[in-house]
Amino acid sequence: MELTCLLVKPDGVADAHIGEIVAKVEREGFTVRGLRLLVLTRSHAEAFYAIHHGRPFFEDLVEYMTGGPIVALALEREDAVSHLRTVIGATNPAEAAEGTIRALYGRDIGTNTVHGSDSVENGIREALFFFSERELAESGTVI
Ligand code: IDP
Ligand code: MG
Repeated sequence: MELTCLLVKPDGVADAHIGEIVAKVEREGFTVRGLRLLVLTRSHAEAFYAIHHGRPFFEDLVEYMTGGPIVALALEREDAVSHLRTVIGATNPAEAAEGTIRALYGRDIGTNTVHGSDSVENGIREALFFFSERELAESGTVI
């Protein structure tokens, strides 16, 4: 079993897609081990996206991610990280495969509805960004 982190970004919450997105990942065989609605502070958003610090879109990304509530999920499945990336689709919704979350709901390359961890290591790191080890253990997660 593998852990990954899915975020429903502010546009996904504002456009009322939380339920559709959770239903889709459950249909894809993911088990929800953590689920929380929250508003990211600027410093949390900067820390979460630290790898993109210095990129031209960094400031817009932080503004966008702090602009309204998000939903954070810790998801467990075999091959969770790569399977979630397939379900999410390409970063740019215009290039995302048909039926993927970003193709269905994304507005543009910046406002693309969801985040999914990009490596096994980051899946654990990002799940622990939003949920404590105790919460994950109590929900049945094996880290
Ligand atoms: P990913 O979310 O598909 O892993 P990353 O390259 O890790 O894509 O970028 C993180 C986020 O930064 C994207 O989901 C998107 O919201 C934003 N982003 C990435 N590239 C661009 C860009 O070229 N213009 C505007 N925003 C971007
Ligand atoms: Mg990424």
